[in-house]
Amino acid sequence: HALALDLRHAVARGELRLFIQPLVDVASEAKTGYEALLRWQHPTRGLVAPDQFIPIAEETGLIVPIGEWVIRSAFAEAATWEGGETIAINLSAVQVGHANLLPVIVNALAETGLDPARVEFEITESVLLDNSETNIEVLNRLHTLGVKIALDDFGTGYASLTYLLTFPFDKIKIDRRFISDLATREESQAIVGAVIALANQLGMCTLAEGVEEQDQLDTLRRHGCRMVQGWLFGKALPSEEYHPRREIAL
Ligand code: G
Ligand code: G
Ligand code: NA
Ligand code: MN
Repeated sequence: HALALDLRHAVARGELRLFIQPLVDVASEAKTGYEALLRWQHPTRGLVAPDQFIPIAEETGLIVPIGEWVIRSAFAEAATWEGGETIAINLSAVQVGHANLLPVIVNALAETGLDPARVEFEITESVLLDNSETNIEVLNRLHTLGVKIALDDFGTGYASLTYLLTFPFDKIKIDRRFISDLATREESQAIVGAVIALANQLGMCTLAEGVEEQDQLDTLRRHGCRMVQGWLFGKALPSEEYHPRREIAL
């Protein structure tokens, strides 16, 4: 694969970039955190989206050094935010299964001085699918460090509900497929309402993804959803767009 060859050099050549998208508290409508979303500034192809290269990175194992770069960069970035907002970082199953993950995180926390309480890792059900005993042990160790764990894209898998019982997630991110027709479709409202009620029962925070319209936000608020993410409050953008660098007066 042509991209796979280029990807091998992307970290060393400084071609990876982190964009961030706000995570918004429904009650206050404040941006209380950001999700780090990876982009690849390819020399000839332009800005490449993660769905085009993350699968290649996972197959080739390049996700390990790339993921390490993401963790270090995202921690360093978040450490500069004066509002103390949280940073959410996506972890693929390959990363969770790799022995380097915990040392890298411990190291990056020490180097940046970032409070672990401001860090959240997002995993998908695939992390719990294979080799789940070992992976659950890794998630438990992450909890011991004081970071939070969110279950991403909730509702898209085959056995979503059983996964809720396998690990005490701090947050459930409800997939945007349930949000797009929320204001108009009663079935989606029923599903989202039930997921929020279940999460509350389990003591887990809820975040709805892909919120684009005020109607969707109103419906989610009525159902007691705690957080939202989506174009209504902001797209994934370079971090300077949300945290402008101050001019230094000399
Ligand atoms: O940014 P975009 O909305 O196109 O993201 C698409 C998908 O790519 C997201 O669902 C996310 O799971 C994945 N992704 C984005 N950044 C990272 C990253 O740093 N690491 C991993 N493993 N996946 C990521
Ligand atoms: O896999 P994950 O859910 O982490 O990735 C989020 C994806 O959803 C990214 O590709 C991002 O660009 C996209 N996204 C974020 N907010 C919105 C939104 O409000 N509407 C739509 N359609 N997509 C969104
Ligand atoms: Na995510
Ligand atoms: Mn998601």
